[in-house]
Amino acid sequence: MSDFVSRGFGGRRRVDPGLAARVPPGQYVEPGFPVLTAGPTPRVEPDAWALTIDGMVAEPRTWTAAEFATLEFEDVPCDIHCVTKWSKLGTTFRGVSLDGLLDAVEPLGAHAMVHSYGGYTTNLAVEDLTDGKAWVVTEHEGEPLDPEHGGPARLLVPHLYFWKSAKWVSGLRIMDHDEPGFWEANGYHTRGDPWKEQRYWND
Ligand SMILES: Nc1nc2c(c(=O)[nH]1)N[C@H]1C(S)=C(S)[C@@H](COP(=O)(O)O)O[C@H]1N2
Ligand SMILES: [Mo]
Repeated sequence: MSDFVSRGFGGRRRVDPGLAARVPPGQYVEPGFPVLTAGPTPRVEPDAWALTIDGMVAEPRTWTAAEFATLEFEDVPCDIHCVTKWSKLGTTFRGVSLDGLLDAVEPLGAHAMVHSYGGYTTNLAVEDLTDGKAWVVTEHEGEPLDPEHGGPARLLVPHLYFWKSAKWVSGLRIMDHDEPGFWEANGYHTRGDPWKEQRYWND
């Protein structure tokens, strides 16, 4: 993939057509894994990490790190797309599907606010978190997630711009209405579909 270059100003590009079809409009391929955090990296002790899903649910729940570790993990090969225009293709995370976690609490509302250690928030429709589209991941390329990339655990929602994939995730609050999270309140789109270029609120 090292000579797969899509950045540039037109002209001749060595873009594998199969891979090019995976790059949403306005994005370029980034072989590395940039770190994008608004503010300092919160240090979350892996053993002290916990995930809570509450709000409008039949049964609010908290999974301690030890409880979470007993859940069913799966590999998640995916492409990720940052609104600042880099896309990383063919990368693999490992974690727990949101489907089982949400089943356990029974959401009664169609919206969620995701919360992170450190105060970051982002809003998602429950529909964008179900049917095998979202995970809480703890590994990347077979290694524990780096603290800079959200370790010990982050949300992963690869079909939406990467700002929706909250690092150091601490929980989800289910709601009956949509509310803007951190970037959404600062002008970003409420949903953020990279294939529709939903970057800013009016896109
Ligand atoms: N808690 C938290 N999660 C976050 C962010 C953040 O600032 N804080 N930045 C978001 C943005 S804009 C992007 S592009 C990705 C970057 O993830 P990375 O640093 O692992 O590349 O994390 C998202 N999740
Ligand atoms: Mo981003």
